[in-house]
Amino acid sequence: MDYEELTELIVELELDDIADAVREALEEDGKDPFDVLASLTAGMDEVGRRYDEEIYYLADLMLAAETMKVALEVLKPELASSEKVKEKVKVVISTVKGDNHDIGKNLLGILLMSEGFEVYDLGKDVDAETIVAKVKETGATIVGLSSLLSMTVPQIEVVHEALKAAGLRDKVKLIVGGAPLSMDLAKQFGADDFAEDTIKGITHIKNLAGI
Ligand code: B12
Repeated sequence: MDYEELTELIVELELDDIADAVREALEEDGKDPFDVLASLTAGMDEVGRRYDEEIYYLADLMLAAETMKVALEVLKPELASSEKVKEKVKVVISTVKGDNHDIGKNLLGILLMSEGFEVYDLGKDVDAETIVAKVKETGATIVGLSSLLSMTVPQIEVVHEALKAAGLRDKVKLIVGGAPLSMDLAKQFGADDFAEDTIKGITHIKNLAGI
């Protein structure tokens, strides 16, 4: 099972075959789980291109997402095998209100847990009040938000303002990610930081947490 084949399975929406393929790549071929992840993500990018070009439709996107989720379930224990952060840093993560894309956010959660962070995943389409309440309840010092839709990017500012109104903004660092974002845009909407992918995101979050 080589990396191209894994990419192809995502692109071809092979829901029934993906779990065995990922297992084979990891167990029989001894492939690095992070490289497996990269090949799966490349598949999702191609699916996105096909959607742009109207070769694929919404039903295909949904099937691609389902296929990716199954693959991530197999991959998860491989990525989450170590506990590296000594003192538990608490991180609240979610996808912003109005946005139902959660694969990138789930990936961030898996990687954060694999690094030993204490993760509170609020899910997708989450409003600012719910995020603020969770920060209050847990004393989390990092909030990570995902926005995949241009339309929902302004929700970052809503969360920023809600944290401010609750007197929590100076106690938490806000990091955001998602394809329509950039560092400039992130800062414009009140975030402290941005990372273009979740692996870089982990490095940024460690910096924000001072570890
Ligand atoms: C799968 C998918 C769906 C699935 C989502 C299922 C799910 N459970 O997530 C479904 C079918 C539901 C869907 C629906 C829609 N989608 Co869609 N979708 C995609 C697709 C193909 C892949 C997204 C994905 O999961 N990628 C894989 C993951 C791993 O990547 P990622 O999420 O981008 O995350 C990476 C980085 O962004 C970053 N990251 C993400 N979050 C965070 C957070 C932090 C803190 C950090 C540090 C980093 C980080 O790290 C990750 C990599 O390591 C993209 C195209 C694309 N190539 O991105 C379109 C895309 C995002 N969708 C799009 C659209 C338009 C829609 C719909 C509006 C379609 C419609 N007409 O109804 C709806 C919106 C529904 C809603 N309200 O949310 C557009 C968005 C355009 C825009 N800029 O606004 C895209 C770009 C497709 C396109 N080219 O037009 N979609």
